Amino acid sequence: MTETFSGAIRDKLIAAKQQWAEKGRLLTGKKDVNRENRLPPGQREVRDWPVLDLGITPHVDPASWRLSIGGEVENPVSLTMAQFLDLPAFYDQSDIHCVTSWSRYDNHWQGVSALELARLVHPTDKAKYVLFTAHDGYTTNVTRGQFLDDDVLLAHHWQDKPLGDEHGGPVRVIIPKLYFWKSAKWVREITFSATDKPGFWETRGYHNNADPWTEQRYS
Ligand SMILES: Nc1nc2c(c(=O)[nH]1)N[C@H]1C(S)=C(S)[C@@H](COP(=O)(O)O)O[C@H]1N2
Ligand SMILES: [Mo]
Repeated sequence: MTETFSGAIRDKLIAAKQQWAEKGRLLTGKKDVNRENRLPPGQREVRDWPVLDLGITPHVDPASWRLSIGGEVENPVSLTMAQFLDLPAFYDQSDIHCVTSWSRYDNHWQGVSALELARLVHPTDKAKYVLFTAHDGYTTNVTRGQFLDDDVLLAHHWQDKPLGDEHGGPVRVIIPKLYFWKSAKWVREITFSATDKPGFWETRGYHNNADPWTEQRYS
């Protein structure tokens, strides 16, 4: 399975990067206008990558890993790693903004885009919210629109290296436009729903919407 994991990824990496470069070239001008200052208010840049968790680091074996996507969808799935890696590869570069005030620029992510997963499961018209459930019991919630954005992915590689256990490997969510607590590590389930279900931090005083540019830190 480790063999399958790295083999499938290698085959797709170049094509995915090329696609990303094309997109970047088209978006560069627009991006610079909107984010002249790329550091959101109250943040400071770090060069390392801090680890934040609930005090446990699950080890999730790619061979037994499954990704369930269900709830308000026409075609619920439970994907094996091989099936997940068979989906078109997605490559993106984005900045991390953590509510504890660190930001980390230029993270290169590789994985499968949220839009690709939506094409697979077909969320119904009732699906207005999304809940992520992880192997450590963590949950976090976003709106359908926040998840189905063109920079959102389920990532398995960072800077061309497999995501380590400490950062949520083998697969974690990446939602660049929101504070990083919305990006669930060790994700195992994605549930589309007609109603919003506040997650672990959202029920403990964190803001439901989590926009770093308007400092939606706490509620
Ligand atoms: N499953 C899970 N996902 C999680 C967390 C967690 O404790 N468990 N912490 C969140 C928080 S508060 C942050 S800031 C980021 C930290 O990710 P990192 O450790 O890779 O920097 O993961 C988010 N996703
Ligand atoms: Mo965080």
